[in-house]
Amino acid sequence: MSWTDLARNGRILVVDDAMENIQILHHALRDEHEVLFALDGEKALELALEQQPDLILLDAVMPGMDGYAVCAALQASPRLQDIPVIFVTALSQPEDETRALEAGAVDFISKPFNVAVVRARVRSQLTIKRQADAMRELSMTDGLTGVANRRSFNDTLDAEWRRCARAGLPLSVIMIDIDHFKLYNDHYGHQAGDLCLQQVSAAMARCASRPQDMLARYGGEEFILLLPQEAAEGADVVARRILDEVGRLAVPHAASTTAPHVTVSLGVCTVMPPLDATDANALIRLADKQLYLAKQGGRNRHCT
Ligand code: GH3
Ligand code: MG
Ligand code: MG
Ligand code: MG
Repeated sequence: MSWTDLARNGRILVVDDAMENIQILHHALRDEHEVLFALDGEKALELALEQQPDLILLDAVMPGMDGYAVCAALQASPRLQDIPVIFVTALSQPEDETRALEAGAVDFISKPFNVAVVRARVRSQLTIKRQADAMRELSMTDGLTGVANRRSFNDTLDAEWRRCARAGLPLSVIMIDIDHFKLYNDHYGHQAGDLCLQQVSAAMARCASRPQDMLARYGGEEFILLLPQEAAEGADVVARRILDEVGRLAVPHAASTTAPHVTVSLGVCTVMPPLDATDANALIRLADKQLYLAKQGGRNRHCT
């Protein structure tokens, strides 16, 4: 993506209690961006959650929730806190600007403004936002397989653990390890091994389709699948699906002592947090134990 692309085609939410102000900004930005608008703070938060804009242009003085309150609410919401906010306001005192920046705004534009300057500032914030998004994405992704990495898995696991504990819902994990992968590398070479990791992880990703499910690369040839709100029966179904789907890849493994093609072993564990496991790490240890049993039992199988 080029620098110009980064700075254009954003989804911008304009929040102002005066329709004419919205129209001026809409007119200034519509050639380069998609422009949404809200006439009050509550609507703005609703729309932001629903539409996930790239940037918010926010009026300060509004009846009801003012711009500072909107800013505070955005900061408090995990799903909204990364959306940059530019204040666009008739206020112009240094203390107004300071207060806006302290509330979490990234920029402050006083009215009357110059349209070209507003466009340029919007572009520059969009570029920063998109670079930050790309960095975050990279920092959470495994470079080889494109699935989540262990760090991002651990973050999600902690959050889902707390969520399921609060809601009294089950939490399942499946620990997955490729069978005889050292022999695979020895026989076919490391590059073929990498390709195999990509194929196997893509096959496994197809097996967990709910939006809250998360597949991650846990270590070298070890993966983990998080299934929030999934009871033991459901986790069992997913585990069988993974065995099927990896089997259907039929990646030849001439050096394996247990099957002519690449297979995986799985350890499945379901708990009701925090009742039958003290913390998320205990859940992982339990799944790991089951994985060990699956290996002991002959591989290419799951243990629950
Ligand atoms: P088991 O069935 O008991 O799991 O045996 P295994 O050979 O799969 O297990 P072991 O832990 O002995 O070997 C894991 C191998 O995975 C060794 C390592 O070289 C390989 N590996 C780990 N990460 C990568 C990677 O990124 N690319 C490739 N090609 N190989 C990797
Ligand atoms: Mg106003
Ligand atoms: Mg292995
Ligand atoms: Mg291993």
